[in-house]
Amino acid sequence: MAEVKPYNMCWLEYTDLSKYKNKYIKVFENVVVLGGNELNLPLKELKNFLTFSLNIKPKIFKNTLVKGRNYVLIGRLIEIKKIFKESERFEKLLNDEGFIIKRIDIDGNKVLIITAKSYNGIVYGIFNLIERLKRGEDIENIDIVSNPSLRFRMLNHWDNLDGSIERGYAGKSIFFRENKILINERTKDYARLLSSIGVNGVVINNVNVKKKEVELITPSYLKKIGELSKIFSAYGIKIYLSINFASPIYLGGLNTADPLDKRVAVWWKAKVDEIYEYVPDFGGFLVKADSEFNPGPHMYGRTHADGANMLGEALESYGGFIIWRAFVYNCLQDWRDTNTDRAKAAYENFKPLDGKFSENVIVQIKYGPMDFQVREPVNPLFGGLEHTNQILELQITQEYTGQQIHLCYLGTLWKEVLDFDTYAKGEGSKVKEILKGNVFDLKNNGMAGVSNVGDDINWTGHDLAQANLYTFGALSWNPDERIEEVVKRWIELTFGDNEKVIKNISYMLLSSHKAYEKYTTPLGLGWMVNPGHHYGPNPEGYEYSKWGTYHRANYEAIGVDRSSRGTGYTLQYHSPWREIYDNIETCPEELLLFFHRVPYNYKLKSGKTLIQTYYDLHFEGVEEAEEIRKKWIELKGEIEDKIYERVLNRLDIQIEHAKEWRDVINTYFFRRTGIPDEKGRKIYP
Ligand code: GCW
Repeated sequence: MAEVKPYNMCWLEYTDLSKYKNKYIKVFENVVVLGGNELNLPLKELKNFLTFSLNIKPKIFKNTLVKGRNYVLIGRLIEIKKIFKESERFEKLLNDEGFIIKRIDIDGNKVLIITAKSYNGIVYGIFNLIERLKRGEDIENIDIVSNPSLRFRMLNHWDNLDGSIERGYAGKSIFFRENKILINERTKDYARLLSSIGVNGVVINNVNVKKKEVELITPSYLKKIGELSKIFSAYGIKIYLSINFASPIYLGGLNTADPLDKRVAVWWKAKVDEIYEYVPDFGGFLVKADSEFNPGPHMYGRTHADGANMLGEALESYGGFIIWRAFVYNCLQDWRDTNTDRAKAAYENFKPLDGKFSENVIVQIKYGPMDFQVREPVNPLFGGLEHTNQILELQITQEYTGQQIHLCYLGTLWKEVLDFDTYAKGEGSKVKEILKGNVFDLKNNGMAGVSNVGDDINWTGHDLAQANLYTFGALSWNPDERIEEVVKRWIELTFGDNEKVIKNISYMLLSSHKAYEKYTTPLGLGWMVNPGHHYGPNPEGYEYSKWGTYHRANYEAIGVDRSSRGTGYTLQYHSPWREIYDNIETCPEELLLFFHRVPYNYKLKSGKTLIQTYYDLHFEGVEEAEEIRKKWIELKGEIEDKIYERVLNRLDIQIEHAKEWRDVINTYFFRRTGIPDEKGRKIYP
């Protein structure tokens, strides 16, 4: 019965669940749809699931109520209200994209209502219902109201037109091949996957917009982008494009891209008009400007606000948005220069512009001040910006976290970021509350995740890395959800309801980030990776480079003093964090080496020295990785063979590479200090 595709459908795989048929048949025999044909697609989604997985073939009725029988009723609230008075009170319960799933009594019949104010809401409602059915949930008396807490829930693809993906670890792009836009069955399935986790925007191309990609906003590509957008819109998702700020020069033949030059603004306005002709549902632009060799307004002595607002104006009448990245720093630093601190750059660049951005401009901020390290403090722009829409940027793709060879579940880290209290307006000013619009009066906020997807058979290279994508969606819908719940749900949807499978994979996911952190660069140190590709240990790989990422280890101490006595980075935080981070005694130890320069013999709270702690963490990290592998081996026979083998293969490599990390880092510290491991374990002299 189950559906067969040449790739796996992750949490949306419609496996044979006819064991639940009897449980659900009474509910789903009849389905009534209100409205015109616009709900055909969500209806089809439901029908497909019922047929493929449950072997239930419902009778469909359009705009006719069925008397004397139970039925499912799907329709926008505006339609439902016409026939069912009581639903008027639903109005207040829903935001624009939320949905209600509720089973009620109408004239003695049990009716399962799926309703929402918008089309998107209906689609989300249908996918949510499918999730519940896949998990065998009791829906006899279901009563769900669910609203997304964040307005923007976006994926960023760093995909290039030739099909390559910057920092991609799961095959080639699903959007581009050989300078053409790809549209096939998989395109639609990707839209379905994203829609099922509530994502409502996708940037399809890399923020580094190179020569060929500049052309994406010309008619030769826009036609296809229009087709792509239709497919995604049907699932409630808007397409966005990354643009090159110097496009007026490259495409328009102008000799400037100065945002305050009238000709430039006129050119962009005409360009935007043209884009909307081809792509009426277009979402807007993502811009990496004045960052890592990408052009921007600084080239003309203008500010980021000048640049962003000029573009914002061009998009305004269409309801489009400019998403402007805050990842701006000096990438040509001299390592000898100890006054410049890259960690301070985003705040220094954007804090002075707070309040200067237009309403349809959103500043997109990486979670930490550096660059997606295994652990960083939360970017002080959160809580720093009070009058600017903001999107939290997370990296789902595992650039610095094991490149989808290592299992590194990121939900636990993201949750800590979302729960971080900035104290911007006193206690309770958590990042997630800022994003929800509860701290400052700004609603155009959200989350963006750099996609970990490619054309591999399982989309994400490592089968268990699908959990990161799923979790990104779940948390951007509801950042308050318990992470253990998200993990459990993902496992059940992906692997079924076997208790042991749930228990073991939960353990694997929930402990994996900590383990990875321990055997790589714990205590907030970061970096120490091989330059360029960023995989594997290299303690001084970035020590004498231009990228501003130094640990400055000598024979006595390691780390950068970012306190008020050092670079002053701690002063970018609100109290009490400013004081907590500033003081080596109160600084959370997991971030110790981010904020402080610490002598190797400094005693941590455990009573152990820094160096001994570093050795211990590395040995522990490998042991934990081995434990994670053991939990998988216990599942042999419980998981489909192919997936079992694929994951095992990666876990084997992970262990080997974790040992490499452990030994390289420990040896580096030993050679620097000459201090042996107290426990006499093997460290290579
Ligand atoms: O993490 C760094 C990556 C670059 C990336 C850049 C960015 C897309 O190494 O590959 O470029 O960040 O976020 O812009």
